[in-house]
Amino acid sequence: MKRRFFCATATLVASFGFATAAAAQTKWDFATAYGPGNFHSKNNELFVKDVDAATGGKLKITPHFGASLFKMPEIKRAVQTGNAQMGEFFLVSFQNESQIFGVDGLPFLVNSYDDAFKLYQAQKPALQKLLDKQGQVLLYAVAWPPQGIYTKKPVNSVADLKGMKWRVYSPTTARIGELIGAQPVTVQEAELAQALATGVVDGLITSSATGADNKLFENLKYYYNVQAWIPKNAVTVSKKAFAALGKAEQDALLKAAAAAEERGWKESKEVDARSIAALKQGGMSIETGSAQLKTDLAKVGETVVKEWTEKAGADGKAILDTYKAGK
Ligand code: PCA
Repeated sequence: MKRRFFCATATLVASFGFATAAAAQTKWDFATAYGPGNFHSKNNELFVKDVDAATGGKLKITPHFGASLFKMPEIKRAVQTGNAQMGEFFLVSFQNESQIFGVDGLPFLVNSYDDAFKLYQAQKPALQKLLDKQGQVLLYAVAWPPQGIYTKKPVNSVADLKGMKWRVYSPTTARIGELIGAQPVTVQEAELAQALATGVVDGLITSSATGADNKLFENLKYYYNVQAWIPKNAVTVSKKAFAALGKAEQDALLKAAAAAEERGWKESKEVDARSIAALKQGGMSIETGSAQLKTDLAKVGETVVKEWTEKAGADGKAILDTYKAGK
């Protein structure tokens, strides 16, 4: 009897001690979709380390790279429902939910990182509002390098893209696929190399970074660096998880987020140059694109922007007006 009492007390003390330690430390899961070598992933990793250091280990965030926790299209919802406290997702993929998500996927609206950043500033208030309604706080958004066209065969005009099995990642890239007479096939970045190797797709528009990350030169031979748009990944936190933090941890998180945003945009530019060199090294032909191709693409772009503007209504117009006024 005496012995049993002793055991129960020991268990009680042990579990009490454990509960205290658990209360002192908050643990979050951070769902991401890109491999550990990707520059967004590395930036996220530095963010996590910054938060750890600034909170003295009180807020422990575990990043899950390469769509290992949730697939990219599921990540936003996972944060929304609290299945992951944090997540990173590709904004333009969610354009069907709201046109606001798709403004940085519009062709030839911006032609530099500076302009892309200005467009982000114009988009941000609406984006924050939208995410807030979806139970999330926007922490940071980082641009991918400009988007160019990868093909197997040389392309001199849009007519040469006809019939291509065209990998798409957003409503806009699917619409472009239709307009150029290609067959749009949705493939997530995590499955891109496989889709190319098995012939599910044989052309796409994406960044130099994604080309280099996935060694696209193993299946494709040409990269047309037409810089069609500069889309972004967003990193968000569940509003509930954020509200449950103490003020010091909230401040540390926001400070690390601001640093990650600045570092990410800077790194994106450098990654573009490095990735183009890696593509060349892999045997890919890097092209600027013929005048005809550019004219054809500009026409496709005009249609897409017009359709977006009609769908996006007053909110969309306000973003474009703010952006243009700030240029
Ligand atoms: N790479 C990602 C998103 C944009 C980019 O450059 C992809 O192709 O899915």
